[in-house]
Amino acid sequence: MRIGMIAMSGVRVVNKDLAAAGLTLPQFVNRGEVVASLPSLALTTLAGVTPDDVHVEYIEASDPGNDALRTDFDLIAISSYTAMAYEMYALADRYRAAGMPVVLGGLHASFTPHESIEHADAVALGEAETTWPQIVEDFRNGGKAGLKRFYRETHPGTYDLENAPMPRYELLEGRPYNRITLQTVRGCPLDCEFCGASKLYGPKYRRKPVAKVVAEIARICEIWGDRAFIELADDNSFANPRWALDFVDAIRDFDLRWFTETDISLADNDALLSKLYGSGCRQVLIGLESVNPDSLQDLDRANWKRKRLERYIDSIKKIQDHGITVNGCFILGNDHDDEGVFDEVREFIERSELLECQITILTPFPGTRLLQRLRRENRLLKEDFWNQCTLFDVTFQPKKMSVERLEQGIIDLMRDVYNEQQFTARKRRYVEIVKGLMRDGETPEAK
Ligand code: B12
Ligand code: SF4
Repeated sequence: MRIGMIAMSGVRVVNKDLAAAGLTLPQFVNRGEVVASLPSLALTTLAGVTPDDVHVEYIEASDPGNDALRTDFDLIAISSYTAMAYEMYALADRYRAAGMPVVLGGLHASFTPHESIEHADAVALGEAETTWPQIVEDFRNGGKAGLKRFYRETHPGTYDLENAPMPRYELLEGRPYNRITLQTVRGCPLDCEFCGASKLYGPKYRRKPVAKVVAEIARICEIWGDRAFIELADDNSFANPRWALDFVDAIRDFDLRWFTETDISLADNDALLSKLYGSGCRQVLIGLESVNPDSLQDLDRANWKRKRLERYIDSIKKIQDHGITVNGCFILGNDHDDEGVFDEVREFIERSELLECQITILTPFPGTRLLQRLRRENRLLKEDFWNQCTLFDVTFQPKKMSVERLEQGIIDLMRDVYNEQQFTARKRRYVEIVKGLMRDGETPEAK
């Protein structure tokens, strides 16, 4: 049996003015280039639970509407996020028209199963380490007719990462990736209104055993050597401080550079902070979300971020003083954001001396409470807007400003914070921090 696994990769922005402005902004272009080339960990992971006697090939759709179809597969599996859902459907339709059955899965298909099944022979809902082998078995035994329409996990959000397979990184060999992803944790109890990932993985915070993570890193290094820059595909790597310390201790002998996503409480963990730079960590991405207390109120179930707001600036400085740049993420367009929000965020970025930042627009992804609420309040600009689920496009009527004002405000803010001058100043500031650490001998193990 031959299975073609197709990733809908790359980054997306629909708003032409923003896309055009973005191309002139070094920090935007830089990050865009880095992420555009990330491989699909979902598919390499599923390849890891595919029986050995099945041939699997990994493909990246570059131009899904026009890419030549491969005719040598028995089954096609496609993974996509919402921004490329329509392209995924079109590609699936083409494969099915050519006689090849298609299975869809991933974050988008999981929350739009009835829409997705219009373009597929089967849809996998949720994490698929347990359902994918079943799909392959059903297909092996009964061909297309053997497939069920939907495959759901028996106990969603509980898959034990003790059992996580080794992703088949070798399928990516020879491709020009500048970063490789691996995942160490799943699940988040905070349940933010806008978050789709936590809906897929559920509230239970699950960690992969450190030994497994180390084995994955060793495998990546085996293939890519010291060129490997690792991006943890996590939502919050350090939520368990003990695990985080064990992890950092376990990887210190690799010659790694790595990046991850975590929360601001990292600043409270002195032991971890003192070891991060030496372990090769160079940046953490942190969802600060807003600098407006009203916008943070009720954003997550425990008002955790609201309670941390007062300490945001001190925490950012502390983390950065340890040689780790903070990429602070802000979401604009919240119901409490009026036209003053752009200045507030700009001023915060300056004051906090954030070394990187990510400015995005509130986006109602499928499966989220935010989507349900905006639909209920009749505020969606249109119903078929999946292609605009990019984090950079306005898809709903904001409460305290017009759509146009939000779009223009984002463009202006990006011009202010991502320009050449700011970019150079941040780089210089970072070099100074690292030089200071070296001088003080605070990072003897610094690489
Ligand atoms: C790494 C990453 C990327 C990489 C992805 C590389 C790739 N080709 O996959 C890059 C940088 C390219 C990227 C791009 C974008 N991303 Co992104 N990204 C992530 C991140 C941090 C990790 C994803 C990951 O690797 N997870 C690990 C794997 C193992 O988990 P998984 O994907 O859920 O897969 C499991 C199941 O879903 C299922 N499954 C998945 N696919 C399939 C397919 C089949 C056939 C089956 C059976 C099962 C199945 O099985 C897997 C194992 O259980 C997530 C955050 C998150 N927690 O998901 C955001 C995230 C997925 N990204 C997001 C967004 C918005 C984007 C962009 C739109 C940004 C932009 N403006 O360009 C683009 C999307 C462009 C596009 N191509 O559609 C959102 C998506 C929300 C949504 N519903 O769409 C997320 C959740 C972050 C957020 N802020 O909310 N991203
Ligand atoms: S803290 Fe992050 S991962 Fe957790 S629910 Fe909120 S946005 Fe999602």
